[in-house]
Amino acid sequence: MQNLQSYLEGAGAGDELIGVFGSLTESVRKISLAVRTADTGKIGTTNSYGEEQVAMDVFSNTILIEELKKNSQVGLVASEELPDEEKIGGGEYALAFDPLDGSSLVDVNFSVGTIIGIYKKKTFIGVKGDDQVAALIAVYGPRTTIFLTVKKGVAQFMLNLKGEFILMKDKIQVGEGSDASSGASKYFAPGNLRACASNLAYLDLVNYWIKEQYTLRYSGGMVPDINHILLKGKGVFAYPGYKDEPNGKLRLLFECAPMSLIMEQAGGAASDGKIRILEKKLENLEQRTPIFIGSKGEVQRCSNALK
Ligand code: AHM
Ligand code: MG
Repeated sequence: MQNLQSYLEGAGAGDELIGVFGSLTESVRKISLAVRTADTGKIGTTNSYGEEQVAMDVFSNTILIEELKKNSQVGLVASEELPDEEKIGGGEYALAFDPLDGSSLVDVNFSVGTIIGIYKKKTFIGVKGDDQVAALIAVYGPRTTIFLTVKKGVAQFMLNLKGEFILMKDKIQVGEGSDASSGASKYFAPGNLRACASNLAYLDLVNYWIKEQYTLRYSGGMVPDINHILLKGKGVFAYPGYKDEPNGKLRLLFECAPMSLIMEQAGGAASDGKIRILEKKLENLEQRTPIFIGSKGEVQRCSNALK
């Protein structure tokens, strides 16, 4: 069985980037343990977006930053749980992350995840998702798994009982489904259904999926929902804007850009309804964006429907 190190060497990642992945997988091991065992309570603080933080949001953030501080290749970090980007060393790598996406789902024992975009930049302001050199997402479910890309396709690894990441699936592909004419072969994950109250085009799109007998696969966690699309090889996740929040909820830097790099590297697509997510320039760290991500044809259907 192939391990992470030999996969990365085979994919042509240099020693420095392999070292960065080493710090990230060490963090994932520790976060995975924390998710299984730590307190799930709220701690009475809010992040810079006014959202209540749970102990594990803060704990996961601290784990990542402490691990990355030990790595001389890393210079800059930005996190959904920090008010600003922070210089933590002299290295050329810059990492942006959502340490524990879906943290409000831990107490009910749903799957959650970590999302990380890897750049070589001195600041995140002005970057585009296309500037990422690599990305990683971790899924904490019954198993702990990661997807990663060094822009040579996408591979999935599983954390085994010895603490090693073992290759489960290489060359992950997201296509249109084996039977494009049959709704039954298709999956949909319609985020933010509340938007249907003001965004009637979204209501129409959701009705289309229902009438065409798509299969609903929505957990309330972006990471497991997109994990489903990556592993089943088809489907779509949507999180549109609505009247009060035209850009929806999800952040470009911390959530949408790394997810979109992984999805495109798997042959799928990701759009805000007008342009590729990866082409969007970051004006500020908290920037949000609508997102439609998954099979190319389904993402195009969303763009057409929500014009
Ligand atoms: P978080 O970063 O505060 O955890 O929020 C992100 C999560 C995504 O995982 C998920 O797709 C979305 O929020 C669901 O939001 P909601 O249920 O509020 O529509
Ligand atoms: Mg999040």
